[in-house]
Amino acid sequence: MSSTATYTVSGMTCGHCVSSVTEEVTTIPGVTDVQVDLASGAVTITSDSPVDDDAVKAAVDEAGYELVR
Ligand SMILES: [Cu+2]
Repeated sequence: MSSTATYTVSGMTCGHCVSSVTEEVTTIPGVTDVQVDLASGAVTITSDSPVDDDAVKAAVDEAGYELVR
């Protein structure tokens, strides 16, 4: 069963930021879909099983942004 989690990322300012975050988060094992809302910074992650918060934080850091929650 797939699960969905929403996080908030700060520092994204344009479409390039969105694609950077999307690209990094997509590399987390089990992730099947990533939706980023630039205006609010909301990142919604759909995955086969619940993703580890630390993995999300690491991916967002890798992209160069900050996970707020
Ligand atoms: Cu940007």
